[in-house]
Amino acid sequence: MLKPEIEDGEQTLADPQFRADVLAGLERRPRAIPARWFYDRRGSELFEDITNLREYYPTRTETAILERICPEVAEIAGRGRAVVEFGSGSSTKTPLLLRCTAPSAYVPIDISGDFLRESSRVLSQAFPDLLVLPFEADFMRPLALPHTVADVPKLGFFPGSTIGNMIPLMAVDLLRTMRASLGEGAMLLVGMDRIKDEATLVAAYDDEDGVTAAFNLNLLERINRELGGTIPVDAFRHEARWNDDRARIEMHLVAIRAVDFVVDARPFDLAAGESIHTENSHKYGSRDARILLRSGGWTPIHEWTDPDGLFALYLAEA
Ligand code: AVJ
Repeated sequence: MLKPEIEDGEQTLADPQFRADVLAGLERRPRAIPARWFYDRRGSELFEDITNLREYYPTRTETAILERICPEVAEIAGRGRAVVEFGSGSSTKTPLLLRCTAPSAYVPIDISGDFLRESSRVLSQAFPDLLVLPFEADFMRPLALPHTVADVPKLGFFPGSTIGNMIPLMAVDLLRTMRASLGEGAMLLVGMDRIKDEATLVAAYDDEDGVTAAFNLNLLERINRELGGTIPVDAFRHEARWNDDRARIEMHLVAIRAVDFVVDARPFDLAAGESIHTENSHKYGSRDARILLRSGGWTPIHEWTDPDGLFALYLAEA
């Protein structure tokens, strides 16, 4: 997930959507900023570090499952489909899937064009015979895939439990949109993190080394850097909470003391203990996941998990 366009410390022209989301997010109660803004260059590097943490089981668990089940996926889905990945560039998982499914084409979809072109170039080198068709788009909206793959059945790929970032309402919308985009006869391979004991979940989002804390706090640094903010970052602490009612891990930035600052020349103040909600990571039991898929118009046909039942991959058909 490395986004190469923003150098550390470099004054960049802020994304107008970033500005709008941050200002609106700081004004609303409870305060909340969408998780997608974590991923500037530094944030993407920190996320890479997170995926290698002892406490952060999802990445290695999903990769191991994928490695084991890939021949079975190929068997069920059949060869020659076009693989369409939503949010390109899961560095190790994509080649795994491509190696065993022998697709007719690979269509990575990402909102960041630079990132998309770079990861497509790297992939083309590893798979010189594969037709790679990078597609710059917001996959939350319905999209018309390249004509080249119009008549080929699709295999959608949505790994990493990214769907967990969305509240169920948005997740269902996205699943339906994917179904429409992928068309007749499509299949979808999607990764979802499972509900498990609270200690394991919280540790995965609040590691001993403070990497996740740095990842969360980097959002404030990014706001200061790109939006002319004066947020005293050291007045905030990282918090990961399990919200059992909503079956999700929430990340918050909690003010340690009363703070005031400006962002984009607008004043804000937070009381001691007040938080900015920065991420949701929803967890799904087996039945929960299957209901979610069906609500989104997909019929689950196979489910795979690791020996400890930490993470699951679902294959579904339209
Ligand atoms: C990339 C959304 C799957 O929710 O586990 C990791 C992001 N945030 N640690 C997740 C994340 C904090 C991650 N996803």
